[in-house]
Amino acid sequence: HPEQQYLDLLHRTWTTGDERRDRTGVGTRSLFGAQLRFDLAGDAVPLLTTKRVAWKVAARELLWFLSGSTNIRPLVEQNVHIWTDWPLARYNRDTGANVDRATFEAMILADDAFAADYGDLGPVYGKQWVDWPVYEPQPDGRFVRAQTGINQIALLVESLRHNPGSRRHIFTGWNVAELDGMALPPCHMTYQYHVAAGRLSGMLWQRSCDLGLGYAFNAFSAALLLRMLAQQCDLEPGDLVWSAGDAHVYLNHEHLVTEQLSRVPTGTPKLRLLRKPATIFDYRIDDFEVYDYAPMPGISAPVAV
Ligand code: UFP
Repeated sequence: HPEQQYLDLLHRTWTTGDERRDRTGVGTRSLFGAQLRFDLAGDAVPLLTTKRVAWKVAARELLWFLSGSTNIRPLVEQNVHIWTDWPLARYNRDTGANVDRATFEAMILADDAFAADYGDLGPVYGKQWVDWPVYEPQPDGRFVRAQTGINQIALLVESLRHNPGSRRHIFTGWNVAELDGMALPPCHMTYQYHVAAGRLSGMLWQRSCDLGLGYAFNAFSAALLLRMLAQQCDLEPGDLVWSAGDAHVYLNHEHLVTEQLSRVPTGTPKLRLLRKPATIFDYRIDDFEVYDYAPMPGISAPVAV
């Protein structure tokens, strides 16, 4: 079963990974350099069956990246809470308040000005993917930020369509000059694509991966994006190659590892695109259908912030 690759990596990381202190203070066991490969032919998708994964949350997040938004408000409107912790922490720190997540999200929804001020995450994924800043030289020698930046995703679709043999089908969120302003520097940072025999393959390089929580989302999201790109470029889906720099398991996820490794993958989940929108930017959540998905129960575990 293709999922066995992930379970083996989880096992190997937990049993042989180097135990180290990490930024969050929780501690991890970590391996450096990991790679998994999934054939996406026949609607196959790397969605874990050994625990239920809220794939629609990942899909909504992906659409939010493609919209170029870096504000949590459109996510909160859709009941997606995965980005709220960072602006919430900043709000409580900057104002001395001590509100909980639900209260903060209600404030984000109720007040446009508040959302604009406190809901922004800085120039994270969406900004870099579709509006990477460019600077234009002025007559006096200064550089001024241009009104619109580079849309890496639009350029990628163009290059896949018109120059499929290229070895430069790449986009990245890792804008070195802007890392300081981001709530979180990109984890799934660089994507590369490859066209051969009418099939589109893709590779994700993730610098840092929380195998217990982040992986399930990151792998599904990369597969979904590959499917959308393939559809837009009239290509068949090929392989998704997922790779990580620092692949780790948090020390407080032992129950998750034990439980998940006791389970056996069941069935082969599939992903179908129900409509072909005019462009890569026009997909909606209702365009995606996961079928043949009968996972085992979810396993909750604390997120290290
Ligand atoms: N993380 C993921 N995937 C993501 C994401 C975060 O696994 O898409 F945004 C995890 C990796 C790491 C933490 O455990 O979040 C980020 O911390 P750091 O920036 O120190 O690597």
